[in-house]
Amino acid sequence: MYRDTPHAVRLKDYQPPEFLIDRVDLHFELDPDRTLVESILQLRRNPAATRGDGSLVLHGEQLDLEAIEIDGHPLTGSEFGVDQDSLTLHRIPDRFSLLTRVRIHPSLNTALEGLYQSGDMLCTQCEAEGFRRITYFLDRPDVMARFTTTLVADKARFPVLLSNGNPIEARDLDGGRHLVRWEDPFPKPSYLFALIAGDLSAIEDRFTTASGREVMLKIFVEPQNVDKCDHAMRSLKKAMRWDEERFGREYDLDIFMIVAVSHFNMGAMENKGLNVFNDKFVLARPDTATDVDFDGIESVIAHEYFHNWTGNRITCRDWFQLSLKEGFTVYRDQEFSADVGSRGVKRISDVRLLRAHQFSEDAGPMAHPVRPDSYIEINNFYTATVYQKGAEVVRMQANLLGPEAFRRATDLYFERHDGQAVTTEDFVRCMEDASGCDLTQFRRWYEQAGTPELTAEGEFDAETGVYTLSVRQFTPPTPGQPEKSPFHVPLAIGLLGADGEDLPLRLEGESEVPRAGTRVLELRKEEERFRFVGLSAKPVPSLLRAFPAPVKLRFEQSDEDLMFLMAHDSDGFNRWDAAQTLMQRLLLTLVRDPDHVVPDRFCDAFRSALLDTAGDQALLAEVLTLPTEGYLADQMDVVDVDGIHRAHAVLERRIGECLRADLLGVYRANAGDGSPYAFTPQAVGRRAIRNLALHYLMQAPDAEILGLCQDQFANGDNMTDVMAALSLLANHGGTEGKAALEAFYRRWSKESLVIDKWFAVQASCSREDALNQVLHLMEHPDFSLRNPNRVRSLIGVFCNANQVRFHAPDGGGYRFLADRVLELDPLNPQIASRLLKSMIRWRRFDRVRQSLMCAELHRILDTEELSKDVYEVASKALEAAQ
Ligand code: B3K
Ligand code: ZN
Repeated sequence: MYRDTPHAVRLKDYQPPEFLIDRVDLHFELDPDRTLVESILQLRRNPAATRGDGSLVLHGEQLDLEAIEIDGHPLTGSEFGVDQDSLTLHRIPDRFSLLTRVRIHPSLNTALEGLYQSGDMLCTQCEAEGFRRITYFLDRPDVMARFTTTLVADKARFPVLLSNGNPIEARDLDGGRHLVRWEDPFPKPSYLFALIAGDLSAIEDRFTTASGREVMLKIFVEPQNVDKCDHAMRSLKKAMRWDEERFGREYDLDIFMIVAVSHFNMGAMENKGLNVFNDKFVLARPDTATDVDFDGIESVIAHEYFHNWTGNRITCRDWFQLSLKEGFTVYRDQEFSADVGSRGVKRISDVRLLRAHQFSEDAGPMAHPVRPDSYIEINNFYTATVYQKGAEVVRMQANLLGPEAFRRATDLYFERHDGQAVTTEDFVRCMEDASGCDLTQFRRWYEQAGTPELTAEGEFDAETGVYTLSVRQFTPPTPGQPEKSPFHVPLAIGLLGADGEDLPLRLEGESEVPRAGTRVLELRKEEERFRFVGLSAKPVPSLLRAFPAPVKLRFEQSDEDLMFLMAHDSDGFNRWDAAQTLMQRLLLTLVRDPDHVVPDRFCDAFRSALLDTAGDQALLAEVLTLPTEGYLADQMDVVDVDGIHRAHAVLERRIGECLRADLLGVYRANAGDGSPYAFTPQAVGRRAIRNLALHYLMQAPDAEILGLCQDQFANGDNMTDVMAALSLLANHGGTEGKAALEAFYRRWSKESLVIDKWFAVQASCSREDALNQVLHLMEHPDFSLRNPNRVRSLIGVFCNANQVRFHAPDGGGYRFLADRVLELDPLNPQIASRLLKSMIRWRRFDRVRQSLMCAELHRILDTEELSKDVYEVASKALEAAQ
């Protein structure tokens, strides 16, 4: 909690550390109320540093210092100083050993950073700056040290004691206690430190690496969850094999452990050899977890595992480089999911996410580059820009280099920088050195914030057979960056002939006729012109195939052309995108003109797509899903909350009514064949299209449809189907909705992850009394502000996924959010500031809503002792418009 105005940390102020730490010996006497931490650090002056004033400042917060010695001599009061966040040592030798003994209080740690208690276990979260709440240290990623960790605890209460690396000693002590010692042979920054103590059960497996090393794999969970770990273990083994095959990366310790924890601020954490997970991304059984959950587990397990090379062996020099590990690792997990599942569907869902979260972040008051240049609280920068846009920036480089050169470049990166803390610049240089490509201009993707807007125009000259495509790029101003220079943009395009086939794309001046298909054009200037020759008729262009760059495209295309692309484009992504553009157009017309009649040709196009059984069902479900209300809001200059909600409802209802018979047919044709649940792309696709059909049917249900939905709810043998039906029944309301919610609660009251779904389904319910229902649920005995998953399920879902009720014109939603932020901030600032982000784009709404949101933001900012996290978000939200 701050007292003075918090100051910003800036990339340009980076200085190498004055001291390095070679070895760390930690000794913990674990107790939830009072844990003793003794640390011995071997420090030496950094030859690469500029010499300071001879003193050394170590980070440390909320530590009760009990003893301090240098080279075995206790220090006197004048030899050191301690304040709220640091320990300063005066007059120190160039090389010395520092012993500190501190007390910490895990059971009082509600921020879930550092060492804390979750249920009956003790666990840690150190990224980004949590290690300083465990002991005094140079808690910055460019200080990499070898750790040995000794854990002592009561054996009955904490039979399992884990830390990073390999176990090297275990023995019983007197008084019912025991000791376990771990040694991590790889130097690592303190943010990758972890320890776990608890009464846990484990499932075990083994993995033989490509070079024949045996690795023990263990997943630790609370005993009642041991039947929900198989999918996680399968995912881990798949990820380990994939990383060997695709990137040549092998695992490097004798043991790899995952621990599932129920109180966790984010998804998971890649601590060396000991990944700690939000249990939501580990635990799954077909009857407790949906396809989306199974998918999330597979990709998060992979993501954290992949960090072992991209993040751990090679780490970040400073936190401005966060995307070095996060962007690259997201790219790797996206490629993994594409390879083990359906590539087309994966690309669509990734772009959907990017457009929904990253584009809106880039257009708001907290827009920042992939490599930010300043922050007040680094935890606020684990953003869609650093992660998802960062992954797109790596993807563009991979595509510009091509697969072989990209593999050479990543091999070079792993070889050149193993064991180092480096920068995004080091990464790009490897891309250049291995390929000969010049990425000078490309680097702007790391430096400039904002989403580039491409405006394209096409012209066909029937006489010469030339199609001219002109493209202009413009990037709107963002905070601190009023003017932008043009980006280097790869633009993949195709041209379709009248038969729907791809045409060969020959540029003027080229003698060879290239093969028909996609061609990548490279934009570098503000305006570029491409002339395609040898065409016999006006082609239909398919631009931005597979979404080659994180840009917005403006291109006037008729509804007919979009329907043509939707039916014929050889690029699956663009078939989907054409359908989305059509639906978006229709929805925005309905927003402006509530009397507009949905044209029959829309229903016909929807029907022919629905009945085309040739393709992938999951892809079809994506094609036929309307853009969300939130996404539509992003397309408007002034968001019309109620108009969007009404238009969405009208169109969904119309689809349900005019395609009733077809939807019923699809629903019946995709019933399971009685075989047990399988998480395969085919089975997932079948459930997706079936539940989408039910969704449209339930918009105006008669007794037959309602009966189908109730039957699916009561008899579904997997959580995907049960949840789909429950959500529809809850939105339908009445006695049916109420009964379903009650039955669901009774059935699952002991499974906290399932109860999270029960809270979320009610929070997202668009019925008019939603806010009252949410307030009422806050009083439920199962609700707790101390469990982030619960907070996200109820408060987060209401504020982010229930646009029409959160933005109710009386301001009730805004008051509710501000109250919760102020209540949560002293407990858990990271969660409080994440929630607050749902209100920062207040300038996009009408005057009434603007002033209501603005008032709540001021109320927050006027509160004393805000955390840096919330202060930064609230103050940036209120800063003058760019
Ligand atoms: N590296 C962690 C995120 C840590 C967030 C700290 N506030 C998980 C991940 O991206 O893999
Ligand atoms: Zn990550």
